Amino acid sequence: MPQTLATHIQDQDLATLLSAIATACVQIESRIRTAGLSDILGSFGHTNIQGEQQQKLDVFANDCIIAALKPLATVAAIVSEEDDEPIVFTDKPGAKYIAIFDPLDGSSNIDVNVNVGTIVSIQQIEAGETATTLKAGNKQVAALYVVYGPSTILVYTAGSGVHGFTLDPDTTSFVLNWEEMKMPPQGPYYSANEANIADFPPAYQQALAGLRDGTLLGAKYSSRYIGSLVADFHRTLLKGGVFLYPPTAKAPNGKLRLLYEANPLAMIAEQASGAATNGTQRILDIAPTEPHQRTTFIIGSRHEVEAITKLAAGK
Ligand code: AHM
Ligand code: MG
Repeated sequence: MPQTLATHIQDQDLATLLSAIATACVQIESRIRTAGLSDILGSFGHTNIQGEQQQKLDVFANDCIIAALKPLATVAAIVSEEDDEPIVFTDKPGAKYIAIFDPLDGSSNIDVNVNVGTIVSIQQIEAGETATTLKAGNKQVAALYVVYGPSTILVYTAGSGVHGFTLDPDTTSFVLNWEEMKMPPQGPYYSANEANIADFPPAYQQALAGLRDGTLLGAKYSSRYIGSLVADFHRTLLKGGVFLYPPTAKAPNGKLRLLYEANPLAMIAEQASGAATNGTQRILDIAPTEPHQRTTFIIGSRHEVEAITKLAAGK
């Protein structure tokens, strides 16, 4: 019998929670796969708190995940990229989980049939905290992402290794095909939006030049940039290398969001022997101050993240 997501997770409450999210992702996948046939491409006509145009599929994905989580007795609150404020379920005494997510990451790729994804972070309310207490990523109890691509892949960690599943479209279940994923300690690719390079701080420019000419880590790198964080991260997890979204004068904290983009991927990276920093600090140690805050981001294989962080921190 192949192992599915539901049978793989030991903790029953967490298994129920992550399975509900996976079921929502199956609905999202089905809508993405046939997007051109169902008038769901394009803009929804509303701007979210990030100042970004919401796409119809952003809204659909958000609604699917919320509908899956709302009925669960264990879910106390939801924080979504697409909702300005956290949604707190006041009618669930004893609910312990906060689900924090980007329902559809890589929105700019939706209309052109390029990979997009879903990213989820799970936190647990501890004594003395409320459903809206914001905590550092090192308090996450689980993290997962789904990449909608040629295959639809789900990768999760619940704090003991990273495991990968492929969606079987016939049974609509996620079937285990990578147990204990490990990121190579060094890899062949770097991934950054190089159109912004003139605006990167000199240390980042130096790091990229050193990857290109082989002086940073003794190998000459190739570049890959999809523009969907989940897809760029998934390649980095499997093949090794580094993804970076540096600061610029216009965006001193970069573009990516700490709570539902950087934190869950950083937990997965670390669990797979990789690393993630903001240039000076481990991502998972950053104390958040607001749900939608941004962070600069360096994530991937240990050697690249260490070398670039050293330069970025001026050491
Ligand atoms: P989104 O959540 O609105 O889709 O934005 C996040 C995306 C990431 O998937 C990707 O890494 C990044 O934005 C790309 O940004 P840029 O176009 O500036 O390179
Ligand atoms: Mg997004």
